[in-house]
Order: sequence, then structure tokens, then C-alpha cells
Amino acid sequence: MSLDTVRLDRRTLLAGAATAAATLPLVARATSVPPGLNALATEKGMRIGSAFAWSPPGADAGSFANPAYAALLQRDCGLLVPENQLKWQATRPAPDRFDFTHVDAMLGWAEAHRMAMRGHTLLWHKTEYFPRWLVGYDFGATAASAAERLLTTHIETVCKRYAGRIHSYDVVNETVDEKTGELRETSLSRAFGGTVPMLDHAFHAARAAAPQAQLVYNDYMSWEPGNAAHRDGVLRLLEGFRKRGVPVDALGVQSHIEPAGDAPAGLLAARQEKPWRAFLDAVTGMGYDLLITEFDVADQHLPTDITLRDRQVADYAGAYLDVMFSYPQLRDLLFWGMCDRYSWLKGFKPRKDGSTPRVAPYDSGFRPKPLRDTVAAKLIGAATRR
Ligand code: 9MR
Repeated sequence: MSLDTVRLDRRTLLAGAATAAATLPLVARATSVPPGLNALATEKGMRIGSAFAWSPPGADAGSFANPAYAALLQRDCGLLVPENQLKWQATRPAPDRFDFTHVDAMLGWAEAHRMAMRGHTLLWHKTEYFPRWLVGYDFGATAASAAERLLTTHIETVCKRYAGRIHSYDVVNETVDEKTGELRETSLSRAFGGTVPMLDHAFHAARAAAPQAQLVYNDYMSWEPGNAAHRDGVLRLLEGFRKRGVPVDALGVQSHIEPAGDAPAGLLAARQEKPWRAFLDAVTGMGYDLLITEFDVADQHLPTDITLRDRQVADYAGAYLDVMFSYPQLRDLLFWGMCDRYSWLKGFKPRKDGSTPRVAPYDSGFRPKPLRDTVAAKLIGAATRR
């Protein structure tokens, strides 16, 4: 090999290296995938998650068995929650019979993909969501002990089945009446001898059956006007838990938020922030942690135009998350579904113009929306949790 050849080779090499150096960032930019939301959250000691469902393979559903939906979960989530499959209606077809087929499959999938799964819910204390057999149930002559047995058996059966695998439960869901702030009564609480002793018992039973799990009271009191009675009722409940030494670790703030009109998000937030912070300060002041358990943004009152609507949804969510993320007690944010296609709001809050509600981080074609960008930006701006 001549010296010239070596020189030429070195020159070529250097030129090549320079070209590579110049083009690498472009190539890297073009081919690298932006980090998922949970990856951004992890940097801050936080987690992002979503509700998901069970379905047969290939069904058009918000399920792990639908590859298009599963891809969103894998991209953005570190935490999942069954939307319906762990409710009494699904797991307890009869007083003495349990069916965990779907939950087992969901948890298996979550674990195989290195995601945690929350439990929702050990007691949804609202008659309309009881299994039919429970609504008119005959508790017999010793009603109080029969009711206690029914509830304890449920909590123990779920918690022990998933011991060491489910680390957070919505032990009680929605027991405060949104209009009056009073505690709901049901056939179960009446048989038990009162709602308060029944709720206390549910948390004690959960602590005994799942000593390491985070125990959550979950409800939909929100920051919009019209929620004051609901918030006050939840505060009274949480105060009572503390006074009586009931083991409750956190408040699940469902966060089905909804701009009341198409006023700028900043204006709406400015009106709503003060009472909302007063509520959250009172909750955290009692030592409770916070979770956003069911996040979505209803768009019933927003314009038809998609660009405008998506912007308003994202801005309103951004203003909300500014407040929520300012609480270091908040580490987990779960969407109530990753994409519009399967959102409960399609049926529950349909739009007058007949268009699909745009309430989730991805649209019905699984494309990311401004809401997703906003959540990413807020995670990047969030303080690191210890
Ligand atoms: O999204 C859920 C919907 O598919 C069910 O039909 C409904 C009744 O089981 O529950 C919805 O989820 C609710 C959650 O369990 C509790 N908070 C309010 C949610 C929306 O209604």
C-alpha cells in the first residue's frame, strides 16, 4: 500500500466521517420515535396510564387484543386499569360465584408488557351499577352480618387473588351524591347498618387483604362550577376517615373535565382554580395523596371545527394539569381510554352536531392529537417527584 493510498484513504475516511457527523442528527431525527408519555413521566417520578378492555382477538375495541389499541398502550403507558372488567357486575355473576377470566387475561398482558395494573373497583356504591342480583338481595334475618360477609368475601377474593400483582385499588367508588354531598344509601349499606360503617369496613378489609396496596377513594367531583356540594361531601368523607383512623391513602380525582362553553381556557381556569385549589389543599393537608384516575375532556360545548375544538380541549386540559401537577402528591395520571374511537363519552355525551367527540389523546384513526402534545409538554415542565 503506497503512502498516497493511505493519505487518500485517510482523507476519504475523514471526509466520510464529517459527512456522517453532519448527516447523523438528521438521520437520527428522521428515524427516532419521540418518547412516549410514560417515558417522559418516568423522568419526573410519575406514571401515565389508561383504561383498557378485554375483547376477543381482533375485535374493534379499546382492548389489549386489538393491535392498533395495544400499540397506543405500549407507546404511552406504564399503568393500566380495566375499564369495566373488575367491577362486581363483571366478576360476580352470583353471590357465591366469581369469574376472573377477563381480568386474568388483562393482567397477564399488562405484566408481559411491563405495565402495572390498578384495580377498579372493590365497591362502586351506586345502586345502578350493582349486579342485578344484589339490588333486591334478601340478606335474611341477620342482615348486618350477611352484608358484612358479602362485602368482605368480595374484597378478600379479589385482593388475595391478585396479591403482589395489583398495587393500587379504588376501594370505594362514587359514594357521595353529587347534588347533595350526602352519602348514598343502597340495599347493601342498609343491610350493613349504615353507609359510614360499611365504607370504613371496606377499607379495613382491603388493608387486611392487601397490606402493601395503595387504597384509594375515587370520585368525580370536579373543578367546574356546580361541583361545590360534591366537593364538600367528599371532604367531609375524607375528614371522617382520618378521624376514625380508616386506612385510606389517596383520593382518586377522576377528572372527567368539561369546559362549560367555548370561552378561552385561561378564562375558565382563572374562575375555577381558586375553589379547586382550596379543595386539593384540604385533601392533601389531611395527608392524602392524589391520582388522576379517569382523565378525558368532554367537548359537548365546543365548536364543530376540529382544529379549533382540538385546540380548546388541549388548552383546557393544559390549564387543569398546571394545577394538578403543581401538587407533588400527584404521581399518576390515567386516561379513561387512549382514543376517541372507544370513549364512553360517545354514548354518554353525544354531540349535537353528530360528530365524534374528540376527548382523548388519540383520534378515532389512532392519530395523536394536540391533547397528547399538551400532556407531553406538561410532563416535561413538571417538577420531579421524590
Ligand atoms: O367507561 C365505563 C363504561 O364503559 C361503563 O358502561 C360504565 C358503567 O359500568 O362505567 C364507565 O366508567 C365509569 C367508571 O367506572 C367510574 N367513573 C365514571 C366512569 C364513566 O362513567
